Amino acid sequence: MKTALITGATSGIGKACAHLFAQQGYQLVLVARREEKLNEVAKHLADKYAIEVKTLIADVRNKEVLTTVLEGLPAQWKQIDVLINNAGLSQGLEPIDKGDTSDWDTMIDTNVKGLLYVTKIVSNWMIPAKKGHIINIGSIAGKEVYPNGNVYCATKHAVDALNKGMRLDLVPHGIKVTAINPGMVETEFSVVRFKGDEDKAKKVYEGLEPLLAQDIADAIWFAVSRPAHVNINDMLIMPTAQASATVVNRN
Ligand code: NDP
Ligand code: 8X3
Repeated sequence: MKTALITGATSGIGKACAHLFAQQGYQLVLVARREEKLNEVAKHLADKYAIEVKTLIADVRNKEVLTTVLEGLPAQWKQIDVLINNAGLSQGLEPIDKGDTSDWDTMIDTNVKGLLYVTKIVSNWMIPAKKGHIINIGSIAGKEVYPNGNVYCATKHAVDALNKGMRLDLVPHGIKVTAINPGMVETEFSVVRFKGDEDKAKKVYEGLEPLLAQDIADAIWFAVSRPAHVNINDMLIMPTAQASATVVNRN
């Protein structure tokens, strides 16, 4: 049986991936901070698909806790076939002179440093197996910069660079590395960005049909299900109504 480790599995893209991989018969290691929600997802999937699910309650920013919970997994759970580096967020949408520096810390620590901490540990499990697949969730914000996106865009540009760097470093070990870069996906992302302001979050998707988390999970599954000799380096996936980070057709 294959195993996938998914960070940020309580919501949105991570949760959709957990469903899809469970449906494909994978056993799952799910990581997130919200214990109740994570346990709910895990129980539902274990019951529905008769798979085994391990939940790890951890903040990817906290290197010590993260290392303890990951390294505490039993040996058979460290045979990870697919790592989905998905946990991430945006906080605020302000010009650089007005941005909140603690929001910047949160984004950099989660989207960049958290992804690195998880990758270092899990790649060291994959190397002896001489196989594995790391999926990094980037963004259109890692390909373009938009007004007031400054630090969030910088973190996703960093993910873009790290995706390329990981591929170079891990190619001798037979490990695949893929970036999946979505445009607008309606998840909890905008509610989190606007710190719980649901009305402001809704406006982001008004008058257009955004992507669904399931659309991104499907793209990830496409990359993961290619034959052993094929690696998808990078995918940029947008709603039909979104031509670039800033050009959106609203009706
Ligand atoms: P959601 O807010 O719906 O999900 C984010 C997930 O990340 C949650 O499960 C959350 O879990 C987890 N998470 C956040 N911070 C941490 C942390 N410090 N430690 C552990 N887990 C954490 O958003 P999306 O599903 O949309 O976002 C998933 C990824 O997709 C992110 O990297 C985002 O940047 C990226 N993305 C999103 C786009 C969009 O338009 N929605 C477009 C492009 C990229 P919990 O709170 O329980 O810890
Ligand atoms: C999330 C998409 O356009 O809000 O990465 O940056 S966007």
